Amino acid sequence: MFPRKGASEREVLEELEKKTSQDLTFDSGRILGSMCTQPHPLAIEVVRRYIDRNLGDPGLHVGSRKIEEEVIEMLSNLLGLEKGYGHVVSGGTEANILAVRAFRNLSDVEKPELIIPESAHFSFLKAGEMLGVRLVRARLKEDYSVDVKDVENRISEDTIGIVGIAGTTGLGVVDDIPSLSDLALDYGLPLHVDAAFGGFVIPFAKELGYDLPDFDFRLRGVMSVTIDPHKMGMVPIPAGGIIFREKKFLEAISVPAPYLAGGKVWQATITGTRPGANTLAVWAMIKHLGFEGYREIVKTAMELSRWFAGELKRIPGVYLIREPVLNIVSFGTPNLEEVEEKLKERGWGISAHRGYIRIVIMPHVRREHLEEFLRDLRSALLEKG
Ligand code: 0PR
Repeated sequence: MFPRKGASEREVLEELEKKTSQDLTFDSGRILGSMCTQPHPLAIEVVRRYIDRNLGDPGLHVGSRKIEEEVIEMLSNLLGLEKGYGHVVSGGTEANILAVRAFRNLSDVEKPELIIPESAHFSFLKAGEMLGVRLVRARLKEDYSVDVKDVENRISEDTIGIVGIAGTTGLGVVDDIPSLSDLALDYGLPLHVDAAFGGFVIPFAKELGYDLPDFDFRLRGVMSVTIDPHKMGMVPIPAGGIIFREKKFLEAISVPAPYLAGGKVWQATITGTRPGANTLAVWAMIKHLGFEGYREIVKTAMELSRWFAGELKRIPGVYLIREPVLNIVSFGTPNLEEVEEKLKERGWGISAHRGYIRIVIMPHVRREHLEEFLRDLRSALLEKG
């Protein structure tokens, strides 16, 4: 009911506190199945200070608009490109939709088709449905990366582009993007890389010596990359990222917004009014942590993932779906559904995929949380007996 009379600030806050007490929080260490994390204190402070900035009207917030350009430049550099074109958006979903939209608008086929791996995130379902693009799914190989031969077999006259994934949602697998890039170049098709999760992991993990393929603009076939600061970038939600190699992709999805404060401006994002504060927080985090700061965060997460995977393997009946590639560890157990239920009853925020439990070792996850989880997992399995 819409209240007739207002309540005091204190009453409102108290009621919210009560209602949200059911929520799991990241700082409790109980959330093990999410790609989000406790935002960095600096990022929270930046959002608090600049909460009123609207990048939908950049003529009003000229400084913030320039900061978004700097963010796009820094993200492009991280991804091996001197100058890229893009935006900080609401998340990986919007970023993926924008990429598909650009590919579709630049193609001239009547019945557009997009080739995606079977492991693709469901945001592509939304993109396909909204944009009238038929999704063609390519098979996975035994290691759960996309089968590049199968991708090739599915290319038709109606294909508008190919998608590869650098850090799949369920298993954190990195597709063979170099081969996909070669294929895309051979057929004159654009390749989009969904690095929503892996974008803030792979560059750092590579420098740490992990054996991972190139996945970004260093490969000439890659025309766009999704990279989300609100996942491993430690920025508050919403902060996704889309970067295009060339300006034409952005232009292909821009519409005129003629009456805004900046005169006639062009908007490529799906959202009109959009938070500047989060973009400023992305800028602040990159400046504050730098490459080395992120590398240390990734180092801890990767090492913890390998330790955790080793511990899981020591529990009878528990098996890994595959060895972890990034900081995601997915495993199966006997009577999986019951075990999942028991773990949730014990207060664990886990993500139950079809056929396995996914643990994402985000920055808020510490070894003691995982030790406690392993104890609960063991006892849940014993109870089953
Ligand atoms: N691409 C990939 C590879 C993803 O894993 C995701 C989200 C997206 C795109 C879409 O990103 P947005 O959700 O930012 O639009 N993957 C997460 C997942 O499904 C989303 C998520 C995050 C789910 C936190 C739960 C959660 O607690 O796991």
